[in-house]
Amino acid sequence: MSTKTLAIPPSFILGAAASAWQTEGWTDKREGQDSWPDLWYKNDRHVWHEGYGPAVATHFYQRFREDVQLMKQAGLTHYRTSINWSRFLTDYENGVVDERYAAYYDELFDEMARHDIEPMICLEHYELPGYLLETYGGWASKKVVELYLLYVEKVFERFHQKVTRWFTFNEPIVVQTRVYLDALRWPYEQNTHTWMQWNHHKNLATAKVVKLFREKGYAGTVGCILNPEVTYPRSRAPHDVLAAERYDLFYNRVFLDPMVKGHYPPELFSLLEKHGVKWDYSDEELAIIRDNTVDELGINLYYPHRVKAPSRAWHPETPFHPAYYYEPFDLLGRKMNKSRGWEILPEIIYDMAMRIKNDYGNIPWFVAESGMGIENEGQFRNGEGIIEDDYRIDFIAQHLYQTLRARADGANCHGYMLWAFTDNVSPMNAFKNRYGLVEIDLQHNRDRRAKKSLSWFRKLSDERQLTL
Ligand code: BGP
Repeated sequence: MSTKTLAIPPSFILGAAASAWQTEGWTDKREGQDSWPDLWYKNDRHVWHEGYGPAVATHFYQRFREDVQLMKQAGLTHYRTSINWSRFLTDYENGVVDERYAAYYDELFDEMARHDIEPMICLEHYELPGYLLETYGGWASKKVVELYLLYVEKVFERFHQKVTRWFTFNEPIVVQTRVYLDALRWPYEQNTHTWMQWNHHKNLATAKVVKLFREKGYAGTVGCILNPEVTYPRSRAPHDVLAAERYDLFYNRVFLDPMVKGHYPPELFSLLEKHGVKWDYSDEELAIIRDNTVDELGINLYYPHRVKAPSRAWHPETPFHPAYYYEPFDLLGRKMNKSRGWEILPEIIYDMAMRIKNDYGNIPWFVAESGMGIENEGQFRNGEGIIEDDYRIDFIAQHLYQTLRARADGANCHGYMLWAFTDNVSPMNAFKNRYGLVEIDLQHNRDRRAKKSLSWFRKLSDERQLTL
């Protein structure tokens, strides 16, 4: 068998990601500080797994020093997480900072600096305060854009000297799509108007944060972490090809275009208009979006979306149809991660890289999440108690290879981040699928145990070369 070796450029990020809500749990959480996924869990039992819900996370809040040591041990150059909006403020209307919570971040950033690990911080990773959802209908309201800016202003004031890489959102499309577009999550209210209003307000909020950051003259950059889906039509039949284009418009371009090009795709506007989907936007807001595009993008990539039209008789002017892709992928006989139900196709990274290069020019970007969640990993434990996750090592190696290949072919891609650093709680299914380089033992006091992949990653980072 022939081996391939690729050099990893010196400044290329080799990092891992997580989020505040998914690691901190409910330790020290005050009454009324619920965020959006807490509400999902409170209202919907089916996201719980084996009795675990949102209260139980990794205890990162108390154990971050131990985790920073482990980050060093793994050879991470960067660590991405978020600040939990619902916990950073005790009064969302007046921007009153929770000093205890803010002090924890001060200590975390100091600890990371001591270990030479750079923080990359999301200002929202599904952490919309429940209060703002209940009081204003969440991102449907312009008031929430205003209150988000107030929150961000407080975060920047507090941490601008310790953090220089900021991101307005992680996957801004996900929550409203699961609730209002395909209506798969509580409160299951299909409403395309509300869906588009949320999208617009998150695009507007991003532009306003970019503007604020530049006006204040802070050092650093503001980007956004998006999850554009790599779409392939299921067949060459024209209705499937068109369905894939529609999917791309509704899932990808609705954020990519305004954030990078400064305007919405005209096709999206006219399709929505034809179907009477109106949302509240002004010329002034569109001008703010036009003038304040992001500095960089993080791109989360997990699996390909093989899109099909719901039926041959499907009307091509239909703006959206939830049946575009909800079909078992394994019927296609492809390589699958059966735990998560996702197809494994490392080439999605290369294909997305070329798409960005061709359609979005020279915007700097990095793979912000790539990873493999597996259920019951305990079955892979060796005699010494270490999980031998060779499947994960192979997954990372193949995906990193495609990233480096794309870079060699001209993609302006400057890093690869793994989801996730430690196992953590998912907004979708609690602790079911484990993603970490580090195991969190829920039966034993959430003890940390490095998996085999951690030492592999360390070697990769030390040698700065990938061997396949
Ligand atoms: C991404 C999210 C992460 C994480 C990951 C794994 O979409 O940004 O927060 O949860 O998916 O997915 P899941 O938890 O659904 O298995």
